[in-house]
Amino acid sequence: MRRNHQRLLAASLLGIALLGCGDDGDDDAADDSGDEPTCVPVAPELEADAAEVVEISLEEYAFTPNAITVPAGVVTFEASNDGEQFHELAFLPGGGDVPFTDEGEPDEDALAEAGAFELEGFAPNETCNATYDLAPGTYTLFCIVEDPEGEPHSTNGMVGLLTVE
Ligand SMILES: [Cu+2]
Repeated sequence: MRRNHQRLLAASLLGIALLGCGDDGDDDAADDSGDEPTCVPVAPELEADAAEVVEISLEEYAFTPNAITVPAGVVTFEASNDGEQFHELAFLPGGGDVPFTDEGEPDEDALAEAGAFELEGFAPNETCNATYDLAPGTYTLFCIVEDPEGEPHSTNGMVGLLTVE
C-alpha cells in the first residue's frame, strides 16, 4: 500500500514537473526552490487547542529528539525534514517494534490493526505540522519511507519513543 502510494506520489510529482513547463506564471514566489510543497498537515484546525508544541527533526536516519514525553491531550508536532530524502512521522500505539511481514515488508495490516497513524512523508527543507489528541501510553515513532536501497528507514534506526502521561 505504501509502495503504491510512493509510486503515485512519484507520478504526481512528475505531473507537476510537466505542468510546470507551461505554467510558470503560477509558481509560488515564496518557495525559492520552485517546487510544490509536499506537506499535508494533520488537523491544523486543532493547533489552537494544543497544550504543547514539540519540535522534531527528521533526517537520515533518526528523529531528534528520539525520546519525547508530553502530557495527554492535544499536542502539535512541528516536524522539520532536515535530511536529503522524504521522511514521515508515524506513531505506533502501544510501543514495540514496527511489525514486518514474512516477506520483510512493513506489515501495513498489522499497523492498521494497532491503530497506527502518521504524518505522511514530505520533502527535504519543509516543515510540516501534525496535531493529535493523544491518550496516555507509549507510542513508537517510526519512518518506513524507503531508502535508496529499498530498505525502510526504520531498519536504519529511524525510530523513537513517545511517552504520553
Ligand atoms: Cu525517514
